[in-house]
Amino acid sequence: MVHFTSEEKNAVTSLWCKLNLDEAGGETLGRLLCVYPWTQRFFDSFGNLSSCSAIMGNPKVKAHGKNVLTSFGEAVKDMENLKSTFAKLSELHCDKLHVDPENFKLLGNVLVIVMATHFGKEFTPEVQSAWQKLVSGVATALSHKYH
Ligand code: HEG
Repeated sequence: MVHFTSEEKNAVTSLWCKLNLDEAGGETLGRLLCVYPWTQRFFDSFGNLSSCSAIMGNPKVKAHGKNVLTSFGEAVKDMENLKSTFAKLSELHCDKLHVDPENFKLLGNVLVIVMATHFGKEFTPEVQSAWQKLVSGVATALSHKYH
């Protein structure tokens, strides 16, 4: 289980509450699909993903990105219980969606980069370190029910 100090919790929540989920969600999923194009195979119902600009402007990417980040917000609310928070979603991604869990790590790192671009100097190494811990905890929790 991942443990977070109160400084780490503050570092995470103080930036999270300033993030626009609509915008950051589309940007995170969009960058994932652009930078790691093989992740597009899970989204063949999303329409035009033929270039990075098509991806970033795709309304389904934006909507699903917002969904994913909203769900990620459950992790921010309860950082010590990631496994139980994501148990159902882990089953869904394994049994129904067949998403390779390696992709959860990629998405987490893309989210860290999106945070860095949004917050600039405010995203200090200490803050980044707390975020990295959270995104890897979420990736582990989402992988937990894989068999
Ligand atoms: Mg997943 C659906 C959350 C990473 C592919 N994802 C969903 C849903 C949620 C979610 C809440 C909707 C579930 C439902 O319909 O009940 N996803 C989620 C989180 C994270 C994540 C929190 C990581 C932090 N997902 C992820 C990654 C991929 C992926 C990395 C693939 C590269 N998710 C995926 C697909 C669907 C969902 C294909 C179904 C989308 C649809 O058909 O609308």
